[in-house]
Amino acid sequence: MGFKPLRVAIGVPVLLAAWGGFALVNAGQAGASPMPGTARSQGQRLIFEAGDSTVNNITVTRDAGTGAWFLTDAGNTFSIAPTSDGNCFKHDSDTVRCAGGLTIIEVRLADGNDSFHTGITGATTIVHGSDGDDVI
Ligand SMILES: [Ca+2]
Repeated sequence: MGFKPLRVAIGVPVLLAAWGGFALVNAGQAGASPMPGTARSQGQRLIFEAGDSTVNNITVTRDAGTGAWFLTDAGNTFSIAPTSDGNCFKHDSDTVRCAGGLTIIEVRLADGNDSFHTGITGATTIVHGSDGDDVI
């Protein structure tokens, strides 16, 4: 009769231990190596997703002559996602270049104290700061 409540009491510390372990894993990730971001184009939309543990410093510019768009994450690396449709490609180690015709630029900054700068017009810009003290 009294055995069943005892089983419940044992179960609670086990759950707390599991939660504590999860918190330790997250604390470890805060000091982890920066992860590369990913960029992909979907039609007239560019989506850039920052990697975890990376302080991003992103600038979006446009070449007035060709109409091409450039998104630079100064000093950070990124890759083009396999799902990208080919409108955007890697210009150099920290810059993605997209052909003209973009109407939406979406940037997900993830964790870290990130910054985002742009002076361009002609596309809707959506920036998700997420965790950190971001300057947008
Ligand atoms: Ca952030």
